[in-house]
Amino acid sequence: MLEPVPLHSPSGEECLERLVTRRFDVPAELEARVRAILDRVRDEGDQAVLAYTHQFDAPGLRLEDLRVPDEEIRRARSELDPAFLRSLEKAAAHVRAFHRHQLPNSWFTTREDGAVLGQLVRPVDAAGLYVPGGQAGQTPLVSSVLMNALPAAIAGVPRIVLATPPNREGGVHPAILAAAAEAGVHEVYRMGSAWAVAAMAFGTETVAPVDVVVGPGNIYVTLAKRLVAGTVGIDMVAGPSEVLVIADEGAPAAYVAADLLSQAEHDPMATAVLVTPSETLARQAAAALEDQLARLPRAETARRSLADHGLVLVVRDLDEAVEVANRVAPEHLELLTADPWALLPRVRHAGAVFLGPYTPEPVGDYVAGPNHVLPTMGTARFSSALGVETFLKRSSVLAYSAGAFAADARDVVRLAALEGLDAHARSVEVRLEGLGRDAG
Ligand code: HSO
Ligand code: ZN
Repeated sequence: MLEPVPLHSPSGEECLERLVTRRFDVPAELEARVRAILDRVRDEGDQAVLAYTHQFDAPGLRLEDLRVPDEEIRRARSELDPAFLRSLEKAAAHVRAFHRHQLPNSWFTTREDGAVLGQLVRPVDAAGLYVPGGQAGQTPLVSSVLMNALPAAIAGVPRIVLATPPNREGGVHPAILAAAAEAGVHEVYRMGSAWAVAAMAFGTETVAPVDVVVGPGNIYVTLAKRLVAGTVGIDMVAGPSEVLVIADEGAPAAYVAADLLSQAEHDPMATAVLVTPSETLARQAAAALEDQLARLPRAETARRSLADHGLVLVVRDLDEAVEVANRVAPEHLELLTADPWALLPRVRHAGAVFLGPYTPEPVGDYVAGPNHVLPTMGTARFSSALGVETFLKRSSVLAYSAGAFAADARDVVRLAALEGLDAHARSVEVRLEGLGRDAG
């Protein structure tokens, strides 16, 4: 049972401090192991990827080809429930519509002296998306296929690649293949874990390298992404799921508990926190948690998450609740209060904010349209959801006229002289001399 803790008590302050300072800590030997995998894939290519796959994903199997044939991707739809396909299509339409709003424009401006300055926005040439597998004990994250691939498609990325581990028979879950087709993925590879990230980042004989690697995964995948960052772009170093619910006395305890559990069931490391000024709601929600836990298939995971990372914090008022939320900078923030819009202007740090009793976090996970790949571990202080800009770059554009050049040339020479960079000054002076000759 999660005992409500008053914030203004020694243990309340301590619990909050622990939450605020949560971090992504990895044992050094794990990092060394992942580094060795990356090195081997970089050196040996397909051979290494196949060897790891046979060793860990599909023992006893001898895969010939890492690529899933297009024919198999097309066939996947026929193996799936039509109602599921309709939900998938609706979710995709909503995600597309939301992300279209994010598309930035290129722009140009002409200064009075005649210099034209601007910014070109261009997509990367290729994006690689990792999706955890759908074999026993693991859930096929079809929603993640949409959330990672659709923003790339909207950004205009001409080549989108998906990697997912094969099951014991060497196959890929048809729901993942159908979602990939729906989202406009061009190539699917059956490979998982750190070796899949390495194959996409460095390239192998069969997998041409990509420029950005995105997608959720276990600790190996996350570490691999962190290690290839710089060689390629990555979306983020994602930690376990988090929700912080702010609720007042009018919030239904059953809703609060259900929403906390919807994060807790993701991972024993997931964080679920209730912050409320109402002691009554705190007690009711804690009781409802116990009640609902008993009926959850993933109770074991949720129970461990709540025991290790769950918290019910009683604060003075809603202002203080929002202050707590800002310090925590949670991945998901739910406002289950009488007037959630009144709190929104004070929210400074959260990956996504869910307002009112009919916006439980799972609507955002699946169909609402905003991305469900969100900053965790307090990184919402300085970063944002995965979006079209994850797959875009800006190129600055500069075009000086002779007049603009003449106006700025002496300033360049002066600044270059101060930095002791004579060749810089010369590249301007040689033109100034030319201009002088032309004028004379
Ligand atoms: N809540 C997770 C995303 C997810 N939930 C996928 C269900 N499927 C992290 O934001
Ligand atoms: Zn979720």
